[in-house]
Amino acid sequence: MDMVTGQLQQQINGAAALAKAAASRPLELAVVLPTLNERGNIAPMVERLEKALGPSGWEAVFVDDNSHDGTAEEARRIGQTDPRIRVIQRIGRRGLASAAIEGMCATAAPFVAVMDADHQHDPALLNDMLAAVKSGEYDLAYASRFAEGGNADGLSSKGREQGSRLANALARKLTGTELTDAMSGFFLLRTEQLRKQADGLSGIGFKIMLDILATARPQLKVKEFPLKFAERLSGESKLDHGVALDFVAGLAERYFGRWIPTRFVLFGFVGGLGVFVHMAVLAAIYWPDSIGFGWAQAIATVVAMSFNFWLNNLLTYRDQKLKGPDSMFWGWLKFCGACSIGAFANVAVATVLESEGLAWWAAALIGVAIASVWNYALSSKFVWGRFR
Ligand SMILES: Nc1nc2c(ncn2[C@@H]2O[C@H](COP(=O)(O)OP(=O)(O)O)[C@@H](O)[C@H]2O)c(=O)[nH]1
Ligand SMILES: [Mg+2]
Repeated sequence: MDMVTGQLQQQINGAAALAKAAASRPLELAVVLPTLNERGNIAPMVERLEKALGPSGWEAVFVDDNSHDGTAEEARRIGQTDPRIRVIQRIGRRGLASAAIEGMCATAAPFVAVMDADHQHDPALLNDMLAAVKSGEYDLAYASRFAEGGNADGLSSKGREQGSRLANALARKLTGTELTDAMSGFFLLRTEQLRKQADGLSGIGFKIMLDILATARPQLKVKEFPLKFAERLSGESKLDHGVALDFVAGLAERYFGRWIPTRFVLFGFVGGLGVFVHMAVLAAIYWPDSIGFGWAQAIATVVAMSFNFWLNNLLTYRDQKLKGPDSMFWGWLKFCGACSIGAFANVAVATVLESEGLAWWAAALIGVAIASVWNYALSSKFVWGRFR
């Protein structure tokens, strides 16, 4: 046998041994780990899971939103010799909540946990969490940064901590359950319970655990475990602000989402602010003697569009934010392009309606409404969405 086949044989034997070990205990727990650019964290995480959960009886499902750093490849590389490691690579989609739901629905294990892949959550807690739910005494176990004995030192800013506290207070009202850390992303429950509810979960913005707790009927019995929230091991945070905003957006999505998408509401809100910016700029630069109205209007338009692009990137599309000078520039250009077509349609439609005898203000409002739907549809696909 030459050396290459020898090595291959060895690898196959290794994999077979692992598969045998994995089959020795039936699959009990799936750990779902949503990932976005976490390549460096995958292998160490698998090691820690193995250390916490032993050689068999569990699997890890990495749900990767097509990270450009090769996170999915890295997980697949490990999965080739370790059948406990699975990967779902999602194309053209983003979002922590929906990634968690899909991962949880993709396992045959009777118990399922969700945790971050960046090592801020300690996998050593999984055994106790599993025992609590398995005993039947509790329906859901979760790890809290603010429980007695836990700490939130790994939280990256004071603002976030305050945001979390505000969210907790709101969540208490929503779920009727006393939670010290409603925004926790580390929890465990029966997979069957999750499947029963999956249809009614919103999958947007809302922290997924909270959504599960708020929509479960009857209410779930919750067991809290103190978590020492660590610093992330490598890579950077994707959700560095707006915990409270996420929460409010999630609420809006839950209660009004079926009639009007929350993103469209945010987009409209930003557009409204843009009108103010436009008028302010116009008032500041338009002096009849120095600069013509046409020029002043053009400058105000570009400033307002740029402002809208910036704020939408920060607010409306914060979960798929464009970063870096290159993608910011192209995003801005495409946004301006989309808005220009929208503005043209706006003026054309309003002019026709007005000449047909509609009141000027009604014609203008209809023009604006058409333009904003157009701008929203186009930019959500081409500036931030799947065709960016
Ligand atoms: N699949 C997927 N995972 C995400 C997304 N956003 C964040 N994550 C993952 O969710 C976990 C928590 O995100 P992180 O950025 O650390 O949030 P933070 O701990 O609140 O700062 C990490 O494992 C991320 O890789 C997303 O849009 N899709
Ligand atoms: Mg993190």
